[in-house]
Amino acid sequence: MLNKVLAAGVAAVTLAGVATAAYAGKELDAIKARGQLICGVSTGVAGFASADSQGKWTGIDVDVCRAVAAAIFGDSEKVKYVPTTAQQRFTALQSGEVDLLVRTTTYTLTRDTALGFDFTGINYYDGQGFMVNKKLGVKSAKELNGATVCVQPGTTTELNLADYFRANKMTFKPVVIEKIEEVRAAFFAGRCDVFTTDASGLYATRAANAPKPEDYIILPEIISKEPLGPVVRHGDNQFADIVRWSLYAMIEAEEYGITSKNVDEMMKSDNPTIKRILGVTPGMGKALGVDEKWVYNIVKQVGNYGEVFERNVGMGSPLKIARGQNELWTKGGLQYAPPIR
Ligand SMILES: N[C@@H](CCC(=O)N[C@@H](CS)C(=O)NCC(=O)O)C(=O)O
Repeated sequence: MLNKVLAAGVAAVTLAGVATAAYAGKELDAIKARGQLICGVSTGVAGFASADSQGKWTGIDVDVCRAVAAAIFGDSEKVKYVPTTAQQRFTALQSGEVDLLVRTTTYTLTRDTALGFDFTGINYYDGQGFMVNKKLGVKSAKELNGATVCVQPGTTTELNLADYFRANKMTFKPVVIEKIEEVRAAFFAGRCDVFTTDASGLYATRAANAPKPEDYIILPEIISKEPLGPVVRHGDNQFADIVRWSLYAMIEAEEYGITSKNVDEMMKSDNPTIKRILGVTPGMGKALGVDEKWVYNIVKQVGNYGEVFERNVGMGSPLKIARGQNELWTKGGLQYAPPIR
């Protein structure tokens, strides 16, 4: 009996030890000491993460990095962006070269477990598609038997492509190229009949990189689920929580009608939920280990999820992507944030 009690006591101590270690903000401490968040992004996908001639990064992925910096530092500009190819990105995160990865990365079981990472939400619901030159005369992916297909390595895209062609009893010749600008050059030069990637990447490539966008069509078939989201490595649950809730804060702000334009007005709201979200009623910031004005700073400096979507990839942007699955759950979409309470 005594032994059992002792054993239980040892187990409890060990568990508590593990819990403390997991909560300890060692990554967060390092980020704060450095005074800057290091965010792994893509090498250049319009609307998601791309740098202009002055080296200023913009995009829906970049805005997640900015939101996390706003939560930690109260300043969305305190971010260093590290461009990564699909193949380099996971090593960059594992090695500590970047604090987090926000890079059109699909949330999958193996990445979330065997690679030693945690996904902290979904900032864009996507799916894999195909783009072809109109002169090919193809209207459906089912007509692609024997096609030459340009694809990037180290992606979910590669595997889905093989699965789809096998399932439909078709063959294809892969042209596997690591660098996105070389993939685009190969495709636009006609070295492959088809370019396949996340549909968002196809829209971005057509809008921003095609010599003549009107020459290309995106076929109707979407062959996979590609929930894209921010990723951190295992080891600092507090930092993971901050990344997770920074994204949720943008979604929750949209749901409650809080925008970058009206957030100062909203600070005077009588609505108890809005008061809690914006830190007028304190508690949420303390629980997360950040300033009580964390959501105010995110929304004021970066915007709510809808503003971020519209600015970067929405109908008012060159990409002209409809909200679709990325609409709020209250409007028939999938974007849903657990409550800030
Ligand atoms: N979502 C897929 C594909 C990710 C991916 O690499 N997509 C291309 C779409 S264009 C990309 O972002 N390339 C940019 C680059 O290599 O910098 C994954 O996580 O494996």
